[in-house]
Amino acid sequence: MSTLAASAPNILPHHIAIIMDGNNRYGKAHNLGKGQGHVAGKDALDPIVEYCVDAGIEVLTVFAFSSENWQRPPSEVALLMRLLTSTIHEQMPRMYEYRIRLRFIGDRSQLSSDLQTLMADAEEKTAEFEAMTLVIAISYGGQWDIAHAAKQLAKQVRSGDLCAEDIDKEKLGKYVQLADTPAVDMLIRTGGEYRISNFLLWQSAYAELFFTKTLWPNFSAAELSEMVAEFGQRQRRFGKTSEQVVGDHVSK
Ligand code: M2E
Repeated sequence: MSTLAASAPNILPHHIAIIMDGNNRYGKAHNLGKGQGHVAGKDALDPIVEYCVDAGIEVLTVFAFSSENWQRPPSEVALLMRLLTSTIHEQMPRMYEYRIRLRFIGDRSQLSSDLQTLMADAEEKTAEFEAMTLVIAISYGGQWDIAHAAKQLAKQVRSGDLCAEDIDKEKLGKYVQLADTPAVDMLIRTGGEYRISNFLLWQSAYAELFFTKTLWPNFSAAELSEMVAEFGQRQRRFGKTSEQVVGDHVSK
């Protein structure tokens, strides 16, 4: 390890976002029944959440169900809705234990009223917790998010409270989801695909991207910890000229 890495304080991301891909391929590889890969994937999140709380990460956002997932076979959509419901119930004691604030982003109007009630209740009960915020994206799409924000500004223009000419990225940015949390610093995708798939488009504008072939049910706190260390290295280089970075390599 270089003296810099040994002595410099860790540069931590404020906000980590994860596309948890690879559940179905994990299920097939282990000869599990249809949809059972998602059941396996459900348990993978617990050690990731614990790592993030321990490390002092402020916000962890996970993509549980995308706008596009509505096009999956109806049986898989139904299973995912049941899993989301049971997971929220199961996670509540952990939210109290770790003092984690639970939030949801996405188009709630598409969800059953039972699920909507459960989500609102979970948010209300954990609203004062400050150890970390866990954000679950359900029926979420980055393009929906930006269009939804644009609609809020359009209503203000219609009512005369806003001039169209005054719309800029600061104003739109106040109406996208998670406007009150730090921007995404690290965007991780498991499962070996190299796409952002309409996740947090606006919020990830300057995020460092991380891709791993590890299928989501096999993703571990150890692998996340390596990525967070790599994030720190990239941020240190980012603050230097290319000459300084070259010098870094020589001194290692
Ligand atoms: C999740 C949902 O594919 C999804 C199935 C259900 C569990 N899951 C993955 C989640 O992302 C709700 C909470 Cl509270 C935590 C995780």
